[in-house]
Amino acid sequence: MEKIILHLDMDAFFAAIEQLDNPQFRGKLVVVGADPRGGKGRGVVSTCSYEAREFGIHSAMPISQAYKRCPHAVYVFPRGKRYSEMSKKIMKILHRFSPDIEPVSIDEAFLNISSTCKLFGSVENLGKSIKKMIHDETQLIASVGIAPSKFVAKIASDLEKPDGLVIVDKDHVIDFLAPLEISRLWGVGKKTLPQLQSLGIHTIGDLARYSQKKLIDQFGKAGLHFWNLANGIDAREVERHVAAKSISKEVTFDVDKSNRDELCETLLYLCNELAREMRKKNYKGRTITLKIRLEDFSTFSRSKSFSQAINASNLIREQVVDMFSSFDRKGKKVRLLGVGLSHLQIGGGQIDLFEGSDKQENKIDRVIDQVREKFGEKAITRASLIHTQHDSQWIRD
Ligand code: TTP
Ligand code: MG
Repeated sequence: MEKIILHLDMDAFFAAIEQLDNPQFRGKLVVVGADPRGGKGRGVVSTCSYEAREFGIHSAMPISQAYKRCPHAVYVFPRGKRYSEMSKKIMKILHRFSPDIEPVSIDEAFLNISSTCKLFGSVENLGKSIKKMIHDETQLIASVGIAPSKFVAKIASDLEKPDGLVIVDKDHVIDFLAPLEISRLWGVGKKTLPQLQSLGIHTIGDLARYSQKKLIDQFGKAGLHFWNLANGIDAREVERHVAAKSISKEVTFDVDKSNRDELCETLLYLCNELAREMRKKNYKGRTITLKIRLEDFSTFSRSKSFSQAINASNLIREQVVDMFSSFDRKGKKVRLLGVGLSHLQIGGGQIDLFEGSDKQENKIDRVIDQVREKFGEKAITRASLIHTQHDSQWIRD
């Protein structure tokens, strides 16, 4: 059977929900993110309405920079709970179109519609129906891409945002990809982009025509991966139930910090928050990442991978503190700390890798989760964290 993949991504998701819930914000420049504090805020933009994008504001931009560009925009602090609630509603709608769904982040998912598209008459009708149903039931707008592979479907959903519907059939994949910039390829980042450009490769078409052997010689496995994608070869299946690729928590300090105890206290807080979210979603992860941004904005990450996945707070804490202790910040102050888990999987048994304190620790974690769930966030916390008050932000990978 011919494989047909649909990728759906909501438009300006957090900002669109703010405009929905606050009709006075509609048509306005809405920036969701940290408090700008009159231009002195230190966090980042989560997202912004398309109206604000016209002024160059975008996700991950320092909020102070956004404020400089648009002091008159409406600045809203993220309401994670509301966004998750809306996300669940959308994912439920998607299940009416296919049982094969892979949620990728809070506002996007892949669907394998190879067999179900016949029920809708045509692929185009299915695409239109999914967008209409989401709009009818949530008043939010989604962009959709439909193609023979995940990679092409994802590019297609982004191409005509907002309110896009782009369909690429199997005979047109190469032509569709050819004029696009190579920065759209998964895996082409800050390092590889200039290297590819120096070989005269600027578009995906240039890459598709380039010698596969030369790419492998220069980039190893990644070279083959780039060449395959550029030629429309992407055999990855839609993996049911595997949601986020990673979950992370980070905090930007009001004032850069150098005191080790204070930094460790923040790390413990972030680890606990991360572990809690992991347990809530019934995820475990095999790779722990520590992110550190110093006062001069230089940013570092340190990762550790394990053969088995974990989600217990104590294990995450141990590893993170260990990585932090061996990081040499050369006396510089710290601006931001973040911790994340990736290579996620659903549930599974507890690990034997760190056997011992685990069971007891998991019990403590569960009791803390239950008390907080019932009596609120501040009802209970670990003794080592009672001085820590942070607003950790959800960030995407
Ligand atoms: P995106 O789908 O990347 O962005 P978007 O939905 O706001 O806009 P677009 O129309 O371009 O899809 O991310 C979904 C949500 O995730 C976004 O609304 C806010 C959040 N987010 C962050 O908090 N930080 C980030 O750096 C990014 C990229 C997204
Ligand atoms: Mg989106």
